Amino acid sequence: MRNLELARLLNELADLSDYVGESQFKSRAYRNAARLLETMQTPIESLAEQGQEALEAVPGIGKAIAEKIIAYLNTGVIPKHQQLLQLVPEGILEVMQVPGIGPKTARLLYEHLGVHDLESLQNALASGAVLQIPHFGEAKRQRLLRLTELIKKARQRRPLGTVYWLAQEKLHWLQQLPHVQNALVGGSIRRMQETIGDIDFLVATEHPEKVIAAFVQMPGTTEVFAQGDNRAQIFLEGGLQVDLKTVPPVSWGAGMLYITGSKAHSIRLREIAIERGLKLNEYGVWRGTECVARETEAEVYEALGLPYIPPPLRENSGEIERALQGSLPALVTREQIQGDLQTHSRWSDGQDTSEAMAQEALSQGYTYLALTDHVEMFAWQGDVFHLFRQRQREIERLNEQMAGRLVVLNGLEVNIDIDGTLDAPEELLKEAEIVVAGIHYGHGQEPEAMTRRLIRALEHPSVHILAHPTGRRFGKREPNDADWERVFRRAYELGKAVEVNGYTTRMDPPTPIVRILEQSGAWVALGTDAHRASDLRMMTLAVGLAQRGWLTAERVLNTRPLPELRAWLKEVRG
Ligand code: DGT
Ligand code: CA
Ligand code: CA
Ligand code: ZN
Repeated sequence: MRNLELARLLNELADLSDYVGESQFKSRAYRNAARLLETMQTPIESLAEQGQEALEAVPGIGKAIAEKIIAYLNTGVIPKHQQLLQLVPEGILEVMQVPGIGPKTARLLYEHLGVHDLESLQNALASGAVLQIPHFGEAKRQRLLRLTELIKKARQRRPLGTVYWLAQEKLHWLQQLPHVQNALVGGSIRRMQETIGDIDFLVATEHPEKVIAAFVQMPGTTEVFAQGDNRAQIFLEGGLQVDLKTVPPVSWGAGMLYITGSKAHSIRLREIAIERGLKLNEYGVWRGTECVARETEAEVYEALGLPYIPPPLRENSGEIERALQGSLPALVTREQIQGDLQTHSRWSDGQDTSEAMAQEALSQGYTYLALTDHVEMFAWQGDVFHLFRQRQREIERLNEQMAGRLVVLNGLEVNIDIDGTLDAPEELLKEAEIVVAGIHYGHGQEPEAMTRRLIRALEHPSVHILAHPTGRRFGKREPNDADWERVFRRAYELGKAVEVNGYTTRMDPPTPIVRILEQSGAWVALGTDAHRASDLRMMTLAVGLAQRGWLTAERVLNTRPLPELRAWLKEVRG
């Protein structure tokens, strides 16, 4: 159903038309038609199929608009819209989207102050230059400055881990509201994408107006950006955007599918529906006016001849073809994870004691936990062997206390030097039961040098796991470049593991490289890189990233019970 995208375009056309000073009758007609489309239940394309007369028969759609709709459905553009875009500076559209700045104000701001995008708008507001514009008072200046900053902030993508738990918290709040029958976090968060644009909620309710009225009062709300019949949009403190969409309870499954996306996945599903003489929208799968499926996602997929596709795969990157063949992977799940394979305690740069880490590991439902304190941080505090053995005794005591419940593995994380050698005495590494090796300096080497460096580290006899393979840090460092096929193939040949790291600011390797890892056949170790007990929950993120890379439990080392893991740790070292 293309009603909403068409509505958006007509609203934009109205703005553009007002901006260039065309007759107000035209822009009013565009806006009316847009409003009509937003609430219309029939897909506009099915009306259009019956011809232009059928469109014109709808009150509010005249000849001019019917022509535009048909042009859009046939070509994907409205010629008039294209033509006006040529006349208006590109960034003006985003300026007009700031609530309180209509086309007239936008034009004044452009002509007097050269405001042509959000950036220049923010400057004109911050400097006070806007006060020269007629009817622009101090209160309005402040309000618009706040809104503009919010919009700019909301555009920046955020690491999944900085929003994931907040979204769950807000979800619980939503679930408690009266008239909410069901609620879900959808969008890129449900797909476990490494960065997210906003939070998208779906609510099933018979009383959308009441739910929306309550939603815009969510604690922490700083602005209500939009409030419609079945959608709303707010900003939280810190500029995070939160969208809400409501559907009737019967349409829960179709609504889930819609809100989860991705857009590309949904578009493919709609094409498949059409091939089968069906229509898919956020309310269900339809044959004409008869609803074929809508209550659960699985039923909707089934109506399209597909098995259920898990959200992390929904990117139109091959999952639909595999689903059609019936060969989707059985993705690894959080419940299958028996322990964490990269964590740090106070013995290096962690905030918590080994005991606190172990306690939290128990609450996570684990049977083992690898403490992999950084070697060099032992060395900063004194004799590295002495301290390492002191920690070993502490671990032994802990393991006695926790006997039968949890085993703490005596591990180390070691730096990979520029040339691929390891920055620690060989004898020490041998004493550690599990060794993860990672790059912490000398990033951004040429791909060939980086490839050899990583392979050399993997070849070191004491190393089990290549940690955070690309070294990326959100907001700080791009992923290192290497020939990942070669690196992972070597890991496979050596029978060693490559880490998928779930630490909020790492999420390493990025999804496309996890998919290369999946193809390689190498073992995968999921680790949080926890630096405090509460970080252990980031395993959810590591699992999400592994799922986005199509990984199954058989490939993930820490789905194995402890005896098997221990056998592997020994075997790797020959
Ligand atoms: P984000 O927010 O940039 O991280 O990515 P998403 O995937 O969460 O995208 P968002 O927030 O724009 O939209 C949330 C979901 O709503 C999206 O995954 C699918 C659905 N959606 C949004 N716009 C459209 C659209 O134009 N067509 C269809 N079929 N679905 C849409
Ligand atoms: Ca989103
Ligand atoms: Ca959204
Ligand atoms: Zn590290």
